[in-house]
Amino acid sequence: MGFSCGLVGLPNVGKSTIFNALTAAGAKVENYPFSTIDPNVGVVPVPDPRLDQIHKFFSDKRKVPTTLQFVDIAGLVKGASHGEGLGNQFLAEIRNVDATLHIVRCFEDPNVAHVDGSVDPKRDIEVIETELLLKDLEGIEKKVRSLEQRVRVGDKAAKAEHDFFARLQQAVSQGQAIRNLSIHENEKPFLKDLDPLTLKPVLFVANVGDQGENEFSKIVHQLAEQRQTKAVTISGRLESEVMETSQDDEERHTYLKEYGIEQSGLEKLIRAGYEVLHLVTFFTTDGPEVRAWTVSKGTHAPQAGAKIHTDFAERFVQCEVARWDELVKIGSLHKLRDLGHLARHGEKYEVQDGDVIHFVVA
Ligand SMILES: Nc1nc2c(ncn2[C@@H]2O[C@H](COP(=O)(O)OP(=O)(O)O)[C@@H](O)[C@H]2O)c(=O)[nH]1
Ligand SMILES: [Mg+2]
Repeated sequence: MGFSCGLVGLPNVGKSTIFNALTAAGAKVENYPFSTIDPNVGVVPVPDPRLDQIHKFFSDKRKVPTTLQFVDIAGLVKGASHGEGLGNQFLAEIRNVDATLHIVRCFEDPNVAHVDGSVDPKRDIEVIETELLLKDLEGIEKKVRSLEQRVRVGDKAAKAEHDFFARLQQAVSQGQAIRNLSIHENEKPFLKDLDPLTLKPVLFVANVGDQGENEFSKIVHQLAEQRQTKAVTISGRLESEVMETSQDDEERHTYLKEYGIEQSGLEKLIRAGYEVLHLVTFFTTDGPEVRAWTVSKGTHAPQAGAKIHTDFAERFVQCEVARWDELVKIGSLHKLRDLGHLARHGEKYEVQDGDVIHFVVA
């Protein structure tokens, strides 16, 4: 499965509208706070000119772009961490995504109710952040209690973990997201079964009306910067309408240009998303396909292989790696191998953006 991004935000901020714009999937859009009962999942191809260039040498093979999966997550409201609204369902859905797109309402429209009565990006962002922090805190407190117990009965192994979670508890209760804390390599395994929500990378999306950037969206960009991430501005409704009425990509761009929009929301998101979410793309040319894949930066070769075939991680022997631009220069992996230009790596190899990888499995 591809990398998945969950759209989160208060009701009526335009999550489903933007989801539509992104996936053109036609999810149900209604002016009603709890309308998104089922998660809508949409898969979109990620355009990549490097894949096009590689494919030129393998024109008998199918070209398969990498994909991003978007999940339109059920409305999050104040109190969701305690099960208010669709709180529990929301939490189950957000656990499964790799990253969050935090949609913020930046358009004024008397016909579209706002849960808190007015447009206020800072307040809205803080409501969502607080719910996620509270949920994480609940899990952390449980951990601290059980670790305290173990430390008390003399379990020496529990000491480091206890101290780690005590430190986390302090930071999270002061409103700090876990993704922004410095966590030592040795401590990372402690977080594995907790799988905290505020550890997931976040990218903000300012949903502006048809006019484009405004005073509210500027605030969203500032708040994103303060949080060491980015924001993109999308005219949600306009783009979803364009998606529905245009036949192809070219027509889409022509329409958007008429409104002064040079890059579609999807293009902006992909560009900012790969950077902020620390994603890398690698390529494979084995079998009947030339294909692009998305993994997080720092992913080791066997886990990258597991994207292709689940048992590749267990059967991993080694991998042969070329840079995409070298492959395009020379034309085949065989030639690169003969020239001694293919690097061989073991299971500790971290996949780099632009790698062309041949997995050798047992
Ligand atoms: N005026 C205006 N209305 C919008 C915009 N984006 C979404 N809406 C409207 O806001 C309402 C709620 O949008 P929806 O996408 O269902 O919000 P969700 O609850 O966050 O999924 C719908 O009536 C949309 O048509 C926008 O950019 N401008
Ligand atoms: Mg919705």
